[in-house]
Amino acid sequence: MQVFFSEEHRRHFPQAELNGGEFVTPFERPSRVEYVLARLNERGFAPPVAPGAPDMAVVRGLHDAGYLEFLEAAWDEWKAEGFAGEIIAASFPARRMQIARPPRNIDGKVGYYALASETAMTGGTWTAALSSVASAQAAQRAVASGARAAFGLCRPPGHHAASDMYGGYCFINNAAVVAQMFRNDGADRVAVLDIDFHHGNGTQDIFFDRGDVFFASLHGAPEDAFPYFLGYADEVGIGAGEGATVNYPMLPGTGYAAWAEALDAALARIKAWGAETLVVSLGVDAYKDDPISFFKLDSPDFIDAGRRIGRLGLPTVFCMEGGYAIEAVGINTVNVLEGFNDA
Ligand code: OKP
Ligand code: ZN
Repeated sequence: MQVFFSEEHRRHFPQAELNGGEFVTPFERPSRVEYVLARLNERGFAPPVAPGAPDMAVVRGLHDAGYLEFLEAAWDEWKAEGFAGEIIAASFPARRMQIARPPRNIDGKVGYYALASETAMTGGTWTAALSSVASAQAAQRAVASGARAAFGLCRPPGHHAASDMYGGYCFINNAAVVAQMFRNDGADRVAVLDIDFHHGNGTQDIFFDRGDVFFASLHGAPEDAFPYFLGYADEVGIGAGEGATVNYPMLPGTGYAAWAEALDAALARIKAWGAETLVVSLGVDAYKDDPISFFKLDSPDFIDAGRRIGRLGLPTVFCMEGGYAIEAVGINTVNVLEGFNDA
């Protein structure tokens, strides 16, 4: 399985994440991918290939124009305002406020386009986010050209990014871009399976009213886990998208038996729906020692999960999402890929 990866991810390395009322070193840090690269190499995967420039047409097709302009210009505007720190959102359009009027002021714009305040931006964030989606796109092209599967080692991740919102460490929705590219290439039915611990609110939102892209997510129940405000089981899509979204929220302490049951249910839904190609939002933060999650999967469970996904028999693009127990991120991620390969 070919791996696509860009060193440009390093341009995104904020020093701070707001966590429990203090600033900590971000959980989503550059070294995460070093562990994945090392494990891929150890397990005999071919060296990763650097992607070319991102295809912005697809990105612009899914993301709001004002949002993309904001991401690109945010750092310069933040500096011009005289702010000394990293970009952190502080004021949000909450209930009964104006949710359709982006302010002129950069501090206001940041809050307008953010869905949470843990995610800081710096001068290199936009470049890194573009390199991340470029890796996902290169993986899609490999599969579109006939490969059974490919892996976009994306950083920063993407599944929390909606058309016009960043947060949860995400800026551009890599998995959604890949799904759209398969559609543009002629696949009538594309499925996104999100096995990251956190609900893929961005991906769900982007495809919620569409009947051509199925979205299935296994995640910590919204009552208990970020992103808190989406991911309930009764969210099933709307309009043409009704029945093309399925959520499997699970409670703190969920182990592999229950999780695998949800995975099988999700895979059965994807199969019954008639998906022709599959995009996997591959987060490995369902791991028992993940510092910000509460499922109890062990490393070998990820092999079994990969095998189950592989048995679906669909052309598949994996996009890296979360996973923060950094020494185990490489093992767990590559376990999914190897399980898939052995299916
Ligand atoms: C991104 B991905 C700890 C809580 C952080 C944001 C989590 C984002 C997860 N400060 N909340 O889905 O792995
Ligand atoms: Zn996650």
